[in-house]
Amino acid sequence: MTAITSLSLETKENTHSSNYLLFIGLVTTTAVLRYSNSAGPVSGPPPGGPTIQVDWSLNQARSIRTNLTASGPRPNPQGSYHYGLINTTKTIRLANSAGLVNGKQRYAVNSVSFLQPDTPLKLADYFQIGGVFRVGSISDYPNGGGIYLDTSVLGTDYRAFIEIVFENYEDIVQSWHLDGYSFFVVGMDGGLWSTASRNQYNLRDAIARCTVQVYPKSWTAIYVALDNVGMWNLRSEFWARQYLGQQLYVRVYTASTSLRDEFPIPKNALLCGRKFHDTFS
Ligand SMILES: [Cu+2]
Repeated sequence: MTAITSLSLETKENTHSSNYLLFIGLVTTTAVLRYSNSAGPVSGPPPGGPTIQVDWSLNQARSIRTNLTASGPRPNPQGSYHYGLINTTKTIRLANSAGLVNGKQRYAVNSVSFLQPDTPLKLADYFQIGGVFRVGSISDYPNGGGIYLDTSVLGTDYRAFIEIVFENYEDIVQSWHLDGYSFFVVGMDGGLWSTASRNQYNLRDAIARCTVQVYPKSWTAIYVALDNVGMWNLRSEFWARQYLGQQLYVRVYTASTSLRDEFPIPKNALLCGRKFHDTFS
C-alpha cells in the first residue's frame, strides 16, 4: 500500500486533449485522471515501468543531465571544478544479494549482512572504543561467497576521489543512498560492469545526487569526492532490505584532529552503548 502525502499537478487550462494515466510510488494499481474538458480516453496500455522496461528506463535516466549552457541556472554551473577531469584513486564495487542466514531472511552487500553494533559507530570511533567495529570488515568488491553477519565498515581516505560501482545481479530495482555526500552519477547500463564500461561514462554533464537507482541485472557507477570526514551510512532505500542488512558504513578517515576537517562532538551529545557508563572525557 502506498500512502500519498502530497500530490500537486500543475497544468494549463484547456490543454487536456485526453485523459492521463497516473502512477504513484510502487505500482500496484492505476488510476485515470479525467478532466471535465477531456476530449478522449487514455491512449494505449500503461508503460511496463522500470522493472521490465530496463532499456527504456536506462535511456531516460541517462538523459537527465546538468545544463551547462549559458541558459542554465548560472553561466557555468560547475565553475572551474570538473569532476570528469579528476583521476579516481580507488574503485569500490558493491553487489546486493538476498538469502537466508540461520533460517531467516537477510539481505547483504558483498556477502555481508549488516549487524547493528551495541554502540553507535561514530561514538565508538571518536572515543576509540575497541571491539565495536573493524575497518575492512567488508570487501571492496563482490566475492560471490555466502551471506554472513557482521558490522560492515569500509575504510576510505579523507580527500580521496573514488569510483563506486553498484552491481545488481537481482531482478528488482535497487535504490542506494549515501549519507553526508552528493555524488556524480557517471554511468549505468544493463549486464555486468567491467573496466571497459568506463568508456561510456558521462564525464561532462552528469547530475549530482545523494540517492541513485540500479536497474535489474544492471549496474550504476558514481564518482564521490570524499571531502567530509566521518562515519557515513550507505544503504538501500528499500526499508525492509536496509533493516535486514543491506547497508554498510563508509569511514572517511583522517588522522588530523583539526577543526578545519571536522567539528568536535557537542558537549551535550547523548552517549549510549558502551560509552553510556563512562564519564565524558
Ligand atoms: Cu542521507
